Amino acid sequence: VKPKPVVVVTRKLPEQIETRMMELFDTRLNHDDVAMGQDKLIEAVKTAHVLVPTVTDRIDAGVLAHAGPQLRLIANFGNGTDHIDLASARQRGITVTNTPDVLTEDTADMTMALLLAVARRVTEGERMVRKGEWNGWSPTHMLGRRIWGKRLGIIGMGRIGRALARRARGFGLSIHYHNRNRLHADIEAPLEATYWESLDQMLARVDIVSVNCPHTPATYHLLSARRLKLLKKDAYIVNTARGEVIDEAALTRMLRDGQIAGAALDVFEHEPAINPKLVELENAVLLPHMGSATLESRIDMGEKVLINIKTFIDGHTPPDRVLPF
Ligand code: 8YV
Repeated sequence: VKPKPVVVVTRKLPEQIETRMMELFDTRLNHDDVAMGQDKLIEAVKTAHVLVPTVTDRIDAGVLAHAGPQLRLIANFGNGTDHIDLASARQRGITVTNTPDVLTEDTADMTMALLLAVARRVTEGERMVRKGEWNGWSPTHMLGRRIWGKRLGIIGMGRIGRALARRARGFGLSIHYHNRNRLHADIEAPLEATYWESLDQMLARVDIVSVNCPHTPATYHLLSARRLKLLKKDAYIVNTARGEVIDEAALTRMLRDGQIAGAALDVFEHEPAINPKLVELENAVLLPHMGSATLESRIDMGEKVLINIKTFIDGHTPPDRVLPF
């Protein structure tokens, strides 16, 4: 019998996924559930046939330089692969897979939750009640802004952007989007979405901006200090994608100075570290990267990882191949 491939899983996964992994492969689990760090990752790639990382693992050129020739697959537990140096992986002929689709709807739900939370001051009100600072109802107390009838500008109209558009239409928002390419008419028409080739022009005209694009060299600080200044003073920003897409320091300054109404952020430039000035601001809603954090998504993501590994080991093309393109 052929020996089972060595699969190194960097973080704790849902129990049934880990059990199945153990049955199918020579699986090495990380029971601590703390990020492994570069030294342990280097050790892992020396012996693993398959590595299963998450967003908290930096699989950079330095780590991959230690990869033994047996490492053939990186089966990422998650959709975004910006924490993996794809150029280095490609040079070494390593296949990379991810877990798209299964987290789309949950992440779009969380984006709506954040959008509502920031515009209607949900977390701010909750903090007030808990602190015992609520002195009774008043007609002018805790006024947020209506979202109905407003313009939502979506940056990145992939799966999650489109799932957000469908939801937002139900809340009475009109949909605007900027994307590398305009959507095919068959996809765009049912969303009743207006395409803006110029991001700058879109930013100046929308009331709420949602970031739904991946982090790539082309999208790093896409919302730069200059672009953030194009937004209306009463605009809101929501980010459930990647912190690096926004210049967080510039955004923090603008929130503090009232140059923008509010921001709801699930992701940060240097997470889990958060700019301490951001934490002080009442007009910022801050979550710890929870966009896809449902039990169902995590199990589905794990199943995708299992299928990608199994297909690859059996000599076929895994369904969610990111590399080779
Ligand atoms: C995960 C995500 O929480 O899939 C992604 O890109 O950001 C989240 O769904 C995390 O990245 C899993 O590694």
